[in-house]
Amino acid sequence: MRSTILLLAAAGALALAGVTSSCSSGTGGGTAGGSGGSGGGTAGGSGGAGGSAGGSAGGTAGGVEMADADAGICDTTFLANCATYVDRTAADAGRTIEFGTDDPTAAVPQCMQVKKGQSVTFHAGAFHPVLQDCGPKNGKLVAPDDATTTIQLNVAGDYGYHCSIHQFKGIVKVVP
Ligand SMILES: [Cu+2]
Repeated sequence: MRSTILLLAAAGALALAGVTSSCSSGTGGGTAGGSGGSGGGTAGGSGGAGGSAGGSAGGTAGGVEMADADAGICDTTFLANCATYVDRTAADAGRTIEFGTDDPTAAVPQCMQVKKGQSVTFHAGAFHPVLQDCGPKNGKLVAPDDATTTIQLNVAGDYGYHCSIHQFKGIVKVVP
């Protein structure tokens, strides 16, 4: 009988403690929530920095002219972009490629044949930077966008290139 009373008293004390702790935890919860907010803000700032690093890395990867000094021989898949070539080997022939200027989605002409030692001029429109995909290592075919760049091609072979933003492709076939 005595022990029952003690238990009831203990239960009452627990109930009181429960009310008290509910008030405390309400206050505590508010404070913790505030701190959490600050922490989240800081973490978000760090995440932003990480994003910048990722962006830079991506930009660098996209801007790589060629991983190797020799871009490698164009494979049949790439060469399939050109069934025939516009012959510009004559001394007085024009060798300008309108890159995204005449047609915003293509190189015109897309497939040009020139002779070793001749120069090709890329008239690249805004947001149409030219990057080489494959072909001989000399006379590296890289031209910035929104500019006119002339490149002399001194090694025979197929120079495959593309717009690094829109991915449209073209080939300059340099014959001996
Ligand atoms: Cu483009």
